[in-house]
Amino acid sequence: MFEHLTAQKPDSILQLVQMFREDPRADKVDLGVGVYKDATGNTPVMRAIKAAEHQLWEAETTKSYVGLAGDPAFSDAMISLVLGDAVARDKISAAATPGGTGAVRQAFELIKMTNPDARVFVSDPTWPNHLSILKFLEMESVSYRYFDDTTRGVDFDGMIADLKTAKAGDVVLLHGCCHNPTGANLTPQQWDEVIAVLLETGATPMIDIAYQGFGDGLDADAAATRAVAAAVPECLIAASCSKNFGIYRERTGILMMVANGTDKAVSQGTLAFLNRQNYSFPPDHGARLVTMILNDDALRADWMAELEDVRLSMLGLREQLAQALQQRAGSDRFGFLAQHRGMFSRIGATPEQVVKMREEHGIYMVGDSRMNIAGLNAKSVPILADAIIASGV
Ligand code: PLP
Ligand code: TYF
Repeated sequence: MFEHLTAQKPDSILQLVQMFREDPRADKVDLGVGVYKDATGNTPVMRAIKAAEHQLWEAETTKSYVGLAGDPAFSDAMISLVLGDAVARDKISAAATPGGTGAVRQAFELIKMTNPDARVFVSDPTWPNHLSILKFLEMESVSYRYFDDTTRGVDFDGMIADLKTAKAGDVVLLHGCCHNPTGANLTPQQWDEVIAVLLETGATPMIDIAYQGFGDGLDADAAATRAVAAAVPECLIAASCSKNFGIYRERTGILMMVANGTDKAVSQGTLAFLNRQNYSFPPDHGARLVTMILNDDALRADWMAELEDVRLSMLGLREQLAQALQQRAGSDRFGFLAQHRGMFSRIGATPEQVVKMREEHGIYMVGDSRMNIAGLNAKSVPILADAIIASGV
């Protein structure tokens, strides 16, 4: 049977990791995959994670199964982190998942299960895995305008016009903060307008929040998610702990369902059922560390302080790059870099310019000209700025 297999298209982001590894140049710069790196290029284990792991190693007496939806203490801690008290707790069901990707996948499966005809509206562009998972599940996706190639900000009028074509039974997928791949985000006032359109159309929002704490701070980055969840009758939230806890390989995420008028036992049971169909019990190690950190004052304070350092270092790099480009271009046309938030910025280079920067300058960014800002340091900022100008961006 396997002779019928055909080659799958590789993930363009992960492909870049391999290409970078094979490049012998000493001054090459990796702005590819969305992983935080410090000034030395290392992706550190956060202090609070190390401390929690140490405590866990000493205290844990069993590795027996937990529960199909994971530990309820993890759900409680994450619901507080993401939603605060925006929604009454009895309306929220939640289940731990393998990473934010697992939460996205389970959310799509839940949508398909409840409404096989649902169309999922996705931003143009969006994280490539959104589209590939929807396609794999044979679900219909509809693009809504999002990125304005001229301003490198949000095409808000286009976005609103497109979202108005959604209807009840459809789903609108929104990035809660730090849009991947563009770095362009809505203002709080624009979020209010999106909420008004959601209420008008009756479409169900699904929020993917993978970078809470990387943009404007933990609470500021969750504000849009909270505002949406508080305003609409029902929504889905897929949250990832990979980035803000630096536990990428532990596969830690959560799917939350806000429902209205649904028996809580039914909504919670459905999430557990979906986990069981796909992998039974979700991974526990990362979720346990996150729970320990969020529930311990000292660990939580240390985690928040380190996360804030990470956020500020990326903001600093944005500002350095915007300034270096302003000097070289003699204009403010790259000012958007300092306005963007999160790990990524789409610089707006053509695919040919992206190849030129890679081949001639050893700079690796994704083909759509998405750069991982955390891949920069004080030494590589001027190298990148020179390459951007020399490549005619
Ligand atoms: N959603 C978006 C938009 C992402 O960028 C990512 C990647 O980090 C994820 C979800 C999920 O990541 P993970 O599965 O590693 O938690
Ligand atoms: O967009 C990124 O770079 C991160 C990491 O298949 C990632 O979200 C990239 C590709 C992928 C899974 C995660």
